Amino acid sequence: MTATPDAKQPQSGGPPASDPPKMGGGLPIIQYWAEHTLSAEGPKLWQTLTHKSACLSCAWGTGGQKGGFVNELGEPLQRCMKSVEAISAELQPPVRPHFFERHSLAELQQLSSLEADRLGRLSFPVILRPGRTHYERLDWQEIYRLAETAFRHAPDRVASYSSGRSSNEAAYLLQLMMRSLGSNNLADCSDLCHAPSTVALKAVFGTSTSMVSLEGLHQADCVVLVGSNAPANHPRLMNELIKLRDRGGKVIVVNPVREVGLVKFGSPAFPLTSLLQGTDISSLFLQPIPGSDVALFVGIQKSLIERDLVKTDFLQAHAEGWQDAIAQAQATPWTALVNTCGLSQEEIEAAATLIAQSQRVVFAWAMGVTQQTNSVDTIFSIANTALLTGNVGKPGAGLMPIRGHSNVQGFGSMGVTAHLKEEIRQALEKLLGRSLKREPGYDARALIEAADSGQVDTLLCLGGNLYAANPDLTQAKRALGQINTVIYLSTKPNLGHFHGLARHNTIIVPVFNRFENPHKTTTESGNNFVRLNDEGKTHLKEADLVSEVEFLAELAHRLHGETPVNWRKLQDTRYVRQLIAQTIPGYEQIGQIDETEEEFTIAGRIFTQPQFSTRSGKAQMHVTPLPTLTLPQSQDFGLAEPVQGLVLALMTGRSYSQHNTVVYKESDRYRGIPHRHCILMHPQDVAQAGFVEHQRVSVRGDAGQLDQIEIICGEVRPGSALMFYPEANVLMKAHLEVRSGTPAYKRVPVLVFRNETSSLATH
Ligand SMILES: Nc1nc2c(c(=O)[nH]1)N[C@H]1C(S)=C(S)[C@@H](COP(=O)(O)OP(=O)(O)OC[C@H]3O[C@@H](n4cnc5c(=O)[nH]c(N)nc54)[C@H](O)[C@@H]3O)O[C@H]1N2
Ligand SMILES: Nc1nc2c(c(=O)[nH]1)N[C@H]1C(S)=C(S)[C@@H](COP(=O)(O)OP(=O)(O)OC[C@H]3O[C@@H](n4cnc5c(=O)[nH]c(N)nc54)[C@H](O)[C@@H]3O)O[C@H]1N2
Ligand code: SF4
Ligand SMILES: [Mo]
Repeated sequence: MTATPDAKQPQSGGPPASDPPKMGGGLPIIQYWAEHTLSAEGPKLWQTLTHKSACLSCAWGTGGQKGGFVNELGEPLQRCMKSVEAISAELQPPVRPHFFERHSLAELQQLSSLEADRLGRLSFPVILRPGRTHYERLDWQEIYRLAETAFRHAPDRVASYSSGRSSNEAAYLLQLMMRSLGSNNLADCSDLCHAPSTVALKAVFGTSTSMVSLEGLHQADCVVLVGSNAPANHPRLMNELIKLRDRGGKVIVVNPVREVGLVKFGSPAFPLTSLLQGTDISSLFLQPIPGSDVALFVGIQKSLIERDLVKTDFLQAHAEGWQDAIAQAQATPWTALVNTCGLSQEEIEAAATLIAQSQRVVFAWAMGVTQQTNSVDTIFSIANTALLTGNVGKPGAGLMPIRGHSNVQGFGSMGVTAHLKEEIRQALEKLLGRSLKREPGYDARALIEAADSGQVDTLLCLGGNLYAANPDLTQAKRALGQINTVIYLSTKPNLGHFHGLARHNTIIVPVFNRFENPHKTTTESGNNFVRLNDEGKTHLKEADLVSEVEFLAELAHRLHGETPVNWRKLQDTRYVRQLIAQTIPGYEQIGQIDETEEEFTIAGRIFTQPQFSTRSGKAQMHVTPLPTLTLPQSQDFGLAEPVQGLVLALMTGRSYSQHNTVVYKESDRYRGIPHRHCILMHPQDVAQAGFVEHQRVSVRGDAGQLDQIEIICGEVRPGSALMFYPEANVLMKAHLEVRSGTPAYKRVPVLVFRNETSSLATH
């Protein structure tokens, strides 16, 4: 197999990208660790790994007071290579002092995500003024003056967006400042991520986060893992799956892509033989049609009902609406279920059998479930399956959304949301001594739509990359361009800084990351565990950085003065924690954390009894309609001439070497993808369309087209394909799940076709 001339090869060890490995993890992990920890950055890297703070990368939440390598049960060796990857990016040298004078915006706009990240750490504030071609430095007085002026606009015309890497304290301050202004426009990355989980879990159980603790997971004897690529995005979860298989438990994987690490995984936390040979992960691997998971779960229910395996006593005692859910499963013919999800009745029944034979089943899911137009229904159907089998409200069982960013869940708890919980609103009203606006604000998509129609004057982005995270990059750019002032608080340059530009002023404020903050902070993991992060230092010499908390408290002070809270005093994060303890349900213990240093599990989140947080205490079951999954015809894509090609359901997500919009490496060795401009297709589809592997094609969606895309054959379900974001975000318009506002990034109808321009590079 030869690579095309311009196909970049993987940058470090292992077999060539076109020859994917037979298991996930394994020796390359050790190799990666060694490369980084023994390199020039090694000493600083070790220092950071052992710093008492939660890992930056994912919400599994490793690290904290007990030291950098420990999980919440005190088990050692819990830092994965993704943690090293994230830290290593933060330890880059600073962007050079005259960099922005020497490089125009036009040049910066040519950079890829990887190149933008490799510019180094942001270490001084800059501004792009109206009509200028270059970012230029500015001083702090001017920043605060511009920010204050920008926020003195009508409250419904100011907004914030946040990404889940900042602390609880920064998140709390952000929402308190915004709500005190009279604005509920607190868009957050979770709107693009797990919002459907929040909506669905709230409706069924009256809670909105995972109901399983790490301890609980240790007791499970079956995990159903739906739409998650945990080997890449939550690697320590793989340790739990290995342990579960070792104790005789079962893992059912549901994923249209046969992700190699979900088949077999080798972890350095286990004896050498496991590392080298890998452990079998999936007991059963199901590859449904993208967006069809609900049909699989209704099918599982149907099979359980037909075999009289439903726990009716449990339902009678602890659930409401179960009769309708059962009636729906009974009334839906097998043909409808099988045709919708593309799995055979035997496969569905096999999954039902494994679940019924297990005593304690955890149902876990990630973006393959949430980023669909029917995601809330799918989560309802997962909940129904768990309830029908009595797998909620007992240790070792329950529902577990696998959260994304390392503190994204903390942002939700702190009230950073367009839809504030009633009890938090009341507590904040008491604190502020005034009533707060009740109408929901803009979530991430509503913010883009409002900006696009000229209804937003000012936007503050606490981290993240609002531009590149959104569907339809053309619209995202245009929308941000209608906002007068955009202020980015960021650690590293990203595509948003060069494409997501305001109409007048775009300001980039460089901030400390979690392990550099001059004060203690806290974060919340996806397992509802609150971590305390120690003070730290930055490696950046002569850096002109600010902490997020200091910036927000200063801005709030300028806007609100000293009443009813002393905003400047809130630069002391201990004071912020006192306010959190007073106003955020379940967070009372944070009031003593400075004295006790005791990290804790948030009260009221983990259900070990079938007594739920709904009004009746019973779970509320919902009927879950099946979607009609059709794809457009090739002539529906607006091309003038008929083309040679085929229409596929495209899933867009992360490679093994990126963190969201930030690319760390061009290749994805686990999927055999040599560079970013590839589409992973099933060989049968490639042949049927008259294509060959490595051929260059065009990929067209309803918002845009990408040319010169290389075909890579892989184990993706026929009829579907996989590409990487953020590049793929030019392709699709935003099609949302209506109750949560989350875009369907995982089922994008695309036309893959031969194009004269694209075909020039064909071999
Ligand atoms: N290293 C690293 N870690 C990360 C991140 C990162 O970018 N890099 N991002 C963080 C964030 S914010 C998040 S939200 C999480 C994301 O973690 P994941 O949700 O694991 O990430 P995705 O790449 O979106 O992959 C989703 C998986 O869903 C599958 N899938 C797609 N469509 C469907 C479908 O219709 N049904 C089913 N059953 N499966 C489907 C895809 O094949 C893929 O394996 O990871 C977090 N952790
Ligand atoms: N097509 C497609 N699009 C998607 C997705 C998908 O699967 N497919 N996934 C969606 C999901 S799940 C998510 S969560 C979003 C991600 O969307 P975002 O959270 O908006 O994006 P990130 O790429 O995580 O943001 C990275 C930037 O955050 C900044 N940063 C990092 N650490 C810190 C910090 O400590 N403080 C501050 N202030 N800044 C920091 C850095 O400047 C970095 O460049 O993308 C969404 N978009
Ligand atoms: S699993 Fe997640 S939180 Fe744990 S070390 Fe890896 S990236 Fe960090
Ligand atoms: Mo996410």
